[in-house]
Amino acid sequence: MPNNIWNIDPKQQAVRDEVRAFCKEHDIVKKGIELDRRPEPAQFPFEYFDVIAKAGFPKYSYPTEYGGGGKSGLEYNTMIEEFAYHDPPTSLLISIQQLAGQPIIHFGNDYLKEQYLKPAANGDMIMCFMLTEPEAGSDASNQKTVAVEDGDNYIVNGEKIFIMHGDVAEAGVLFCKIQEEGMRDRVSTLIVDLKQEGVTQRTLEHKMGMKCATTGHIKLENVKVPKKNLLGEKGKGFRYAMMTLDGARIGIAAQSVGIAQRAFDEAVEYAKKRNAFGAPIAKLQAIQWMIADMSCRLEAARALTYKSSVMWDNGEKFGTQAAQAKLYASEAAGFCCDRAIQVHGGYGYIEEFSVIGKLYRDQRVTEIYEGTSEIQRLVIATGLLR
Ligand code: COS
Repeated sequence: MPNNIWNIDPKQQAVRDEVRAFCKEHDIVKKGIELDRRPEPAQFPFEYFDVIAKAGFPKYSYPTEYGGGGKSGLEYNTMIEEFAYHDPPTSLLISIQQLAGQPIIHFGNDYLKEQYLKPAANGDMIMCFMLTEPEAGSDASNQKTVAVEDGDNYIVNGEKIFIMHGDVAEAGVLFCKIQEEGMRDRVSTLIVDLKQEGVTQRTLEHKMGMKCATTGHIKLENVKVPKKNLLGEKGKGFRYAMMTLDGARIGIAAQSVGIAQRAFDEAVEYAKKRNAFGAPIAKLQAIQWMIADMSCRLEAARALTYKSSVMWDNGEKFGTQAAQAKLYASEAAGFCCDRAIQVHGGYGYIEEFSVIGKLYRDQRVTEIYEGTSEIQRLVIATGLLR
């Protein structure tokens, strides 16, 4: 990452310095490529995650009273941007612990915070966010997973798919419908222990990119969840999911900014050193236009990302701005990766020669997960036309 990245707040530079030192010490760029090239079946990198967790990154913005780093949203998102620059899947390994932790931070009681947030903060418990189902992706309120009351427990049946870290997580924030009067149509949230009878976890194979942050399929068959594991109020689960995603979308925007910056830097460096027609290709207007277009989208994406982070930190309503940042930054990252490959020609397409192909594969999902680009447009329009 170049040293002249624009900061909206002086605190961001300390975050950048911290992440850069960590990435240098642990050779994260090389490690990321190694993990990407491991043969299938995909496996969660427990030892690697432990190193990152012990350094405090997954709990960066968890509250200090639960062992967290107490950092602001802007600092958290700057950290994600910097990691994504070095290796996008590493930023994802970190952000999933944030995604699963946020609903407990905001809506959980002391018991749930003690039981789940504290171990998740230390990296001793891997957690996941269990919203998506085979028939409920974009249409997230169409949950088929059901919970039925049984004494002090709920008995849960259902299926979840595309769950980041769902293949290995020890506990999950589960969205489902409690089968009782007045609640059948409303989503509720339970914290479920996944290492128990009735739970089947499977790693999804042959993912296009973001490989080391594994993705799971989870089946729940007559799984017991104590009633005390209800998060917040019954029937408010969809609201909790949406509010969590509002924040998480800024994280994907930040990840996309890191990817876009990396693609841009690689393209500039290559254009300066590659000669064609008797001079570096950076002298060619065709290349210059690509560099100019990339830089504009990169900087606009960064500005939207920091704006929504600051609004979040200031306690303002930020859902529309988070969706704007996520939509624009993920598509800007796609544009930058595409143009970076074009600048590199064959040396970009073949991963023996450059990191651009991996970057391109890692980037693609930023336009899909935590709400597709189409859903972001819907959220933005709904917010603006309300
Ligand atoms: N914050 C708080 N509450 C929200 C909210 C938000 N950002 N968005 C919606 N809600 C509330 C609404 O106020 C409404 O509340 P009431 O039932 O009390 O009236 C409820 O949630 C339903 O809202 P709405 O009618 O807008 O929901 P829809 O079913 O039409 O769905 C979309 C809205 C499509 C925007 C939503 O389903 C969505 O974001 N889907 C994508 C999900 C996603 O990102 N999945 C990625 C995988 S998760 S890692």
